[in-house]
Amino acid sequence: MSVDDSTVPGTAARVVRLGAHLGARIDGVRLGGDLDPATVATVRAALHEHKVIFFRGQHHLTEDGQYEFAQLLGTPTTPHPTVTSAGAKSLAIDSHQTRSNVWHTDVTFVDRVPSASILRAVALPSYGGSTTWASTVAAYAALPAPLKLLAESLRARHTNRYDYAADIEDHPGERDRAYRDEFESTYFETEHPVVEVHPETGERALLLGCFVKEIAGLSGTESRALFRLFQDRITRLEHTTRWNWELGDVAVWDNRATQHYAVDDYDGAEHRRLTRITLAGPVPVGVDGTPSTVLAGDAESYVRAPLPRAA
Ligand SMILES: O=C(O)CCC(=O)C(=O)O
Ligand SMILES: [Fe+2]
Repeated sequence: MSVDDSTVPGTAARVVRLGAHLGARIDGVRLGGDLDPATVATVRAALHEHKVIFFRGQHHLTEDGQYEFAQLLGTPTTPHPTVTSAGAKSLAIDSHQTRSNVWHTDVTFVDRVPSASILRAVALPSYGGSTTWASTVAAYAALPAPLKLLAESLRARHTNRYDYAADIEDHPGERDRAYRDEFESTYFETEHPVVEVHPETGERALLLGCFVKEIAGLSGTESRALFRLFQDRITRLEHTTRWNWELGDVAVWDNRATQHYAVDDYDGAEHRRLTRITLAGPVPVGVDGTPSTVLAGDAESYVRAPLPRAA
């Protein structure tokens, strides 16, 4: 464990690095809408450097406070492009409805992929239920030169009607079915570059995950083979960090530089609930400057969210 001495003077925030490629815990910060500018600058810099950052002990934080903190980092979207029944300001990730035990970057089936996600633990199982993040920047950087060139030349089509069966062995129960019906209620499909240039850091990152349907211009067999080749690079354990949640924890990740996976290793009777707010992001661009293109669906109302009225 090492303390990063790059913190901005004038803030009590301390950044404790958790891994070579990603992950840091930030101590000494009480999250909310009233954070001072030096602390916000520290949080923002840590997010870009470490890709996923964690805060412990934020027991005071309500959904409103989470939203106000989110507004200091960017512009919150609506909770989700299609799932509108699971919260007004935030999206409830509730084990009674869904378990995100697939590797993904959030909401890549729209053109304006969220820039960041802010997740707060509300109810946790007595054991298990951790979340793992992987650095898509480290995965790209570790590619041999010929594979970098190949990845940079590819574009992938992402949809919200994706192949759950590929990764989840259990048959979805009725609750899952209803959630999935809502998830897929409007069809979205977007073609993204497989290597995107991060709009703030300039770093190159692989943009894949479970919403990928195919690699443009290739057969199904070729798409699957190339997807696996690059996806397996992303999820190498050296490129990951794993967080064991406690009540009061908040995680913030750079959604342009990571994928994540919620580990489903708690029993069915145990309840796990977290609330997520995503921040609006720009349309990704590839290394040649070509942006992503929409093939189906209009995410305008998701990214240009009218502020929810105070309760
Ligand atoms: O349940 C979790 O830990 C993460 C769920 C997820 O994929 C998300 O919040 O975007
Ligand atoms: Fe997610």
